[in-house]
Amino acid sequence: MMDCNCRHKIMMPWSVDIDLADGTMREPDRVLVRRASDMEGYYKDPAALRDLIGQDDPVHYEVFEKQIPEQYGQLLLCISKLHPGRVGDECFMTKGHYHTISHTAEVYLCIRGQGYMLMKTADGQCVAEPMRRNRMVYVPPCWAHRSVNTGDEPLISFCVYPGDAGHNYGDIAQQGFPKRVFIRDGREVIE
Ligand code: S6P
Ligand code: ZN
Repeated sequence: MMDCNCRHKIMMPWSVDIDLADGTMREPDRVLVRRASDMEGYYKDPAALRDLIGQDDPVHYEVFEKQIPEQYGQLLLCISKLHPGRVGDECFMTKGHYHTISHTAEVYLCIRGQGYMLMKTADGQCVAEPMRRNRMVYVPPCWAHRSVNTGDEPLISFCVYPGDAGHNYGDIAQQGFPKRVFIRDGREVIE
């Protein structure tokens, strides 16, 4: 290792295999798994969530990550795999978060499945961008973001965001999003 002309050590280049069909990263350094029991307080129907937890506490989503320093100048990347399912009639979703450094953006390239990226700002704007294979969603700075799976197969995205962005879950855990996504009579309902 040698110093570059900034405060960081020179990092060696590397590469990783990603299975686009399965939505998995070969040899991830970390796999974050969130089950139904990790999602208490997030869905509209808490009783339906308790039922799911009591059955087999299904996995809601997995995040496959490489170990990259969480520093300005680095890019963090992951595969986010959100499984299909419903809590009552509400579609499985991620917790959602702002970035701790709120003025940091993120790119989601959807590689499989279908759903929405729900995004909101602190001043009350809320947008649902469609996610489907080969579609990219740009999450601008200052927008909280949550992905929602409306389909019958995993919703898989490749995500890239600044190394120092951080995750602020508290605001969303308390306030949620102004919109939720349901399947009713076989149709998507966003309300
Ligand atoms: C990180 C990026 C994704 C999410 C992942 C899980 O900034 O947005 O990797 O972490 O989709 O969602 P959440 O809201 O539980 O972190
Ligand atoms: Zn993020």
